[in-house]
Amino acid sequence: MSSVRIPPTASAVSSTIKHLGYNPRFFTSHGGAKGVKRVGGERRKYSITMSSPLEVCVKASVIIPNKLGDCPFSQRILLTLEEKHLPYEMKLVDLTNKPEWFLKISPGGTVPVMKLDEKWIADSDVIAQSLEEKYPDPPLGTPPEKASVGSKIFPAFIGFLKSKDPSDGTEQTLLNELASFDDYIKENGPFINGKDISAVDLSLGPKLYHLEIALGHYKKWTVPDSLPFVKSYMKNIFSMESFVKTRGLPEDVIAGWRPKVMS
Ligand SMILES: N[C@@H](CCC(=O)N[C@@H](CS)C(=O)NCC(=O)O)C(=O)O
Repeated sequence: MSSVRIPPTASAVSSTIKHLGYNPRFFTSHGGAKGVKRVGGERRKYSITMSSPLEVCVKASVIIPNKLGDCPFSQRILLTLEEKHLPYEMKLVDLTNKPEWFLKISPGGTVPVMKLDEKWIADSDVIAQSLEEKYPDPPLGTPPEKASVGSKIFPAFIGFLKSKDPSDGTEQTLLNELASFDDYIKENGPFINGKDISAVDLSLGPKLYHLEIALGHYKKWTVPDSLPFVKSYMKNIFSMESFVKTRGLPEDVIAGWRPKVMS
């Protein structure tokens, strides 16, 4: 994909917001950041050298102008940037009226899209992997054998959310997936790779946030108390400073699912 320069006032429906990573203690002479951060209860040192913030296109709010929207794939990348203490510049994209410059850098029309080494790359899997390779410190990689833990929860949630027939088994499918995740976290937690958060949690956390808000709103449904490890996993992730900073508004999550649930 060729790189396209985005003018600062590229579109009335996009806006740019700069973030300086995770409140780094101080900036290095290279424009990077150094500091100490708690990861999963452990103090870790970090040091990043960067000349300018990384540019990332994410979903804009459908409710409030110039606010971050509700996309779990965008949040996954913002969380990765936050947890790696990388300064970044968000470009908010109105997906209901995609600007021309955005379609040039993301021909599929999806967010997130991120500029790395002068190239725009799409797809949160590819972006997260590229960030891990280019900025390995602090490491967030998940061992391959654990990378798909919890991956069936999101499709099961969508199946149940869209279902209009209470006896079609979609609720039970979701409960089964959550129950097997509960067992896994009980044995291996508090995070999927043990005591430290890793890439797979940064992908699953935003999806569970959608699950909680959308099912609460549309079906008056909550994760049952019989799954305490799923509940504490969600609580741990949702209360992280980086998560609170990068999540969409609950109203945006609800509005984002409305057409899919109503159709
Ligand atoms: N597989 C992609 C999925 C990204 C995706 O579906 N993003 C949604 C927003 S949450 C999107 O851009 N949809 C296009 C649209 O709404 O037109 C990824 O992981 O990045």
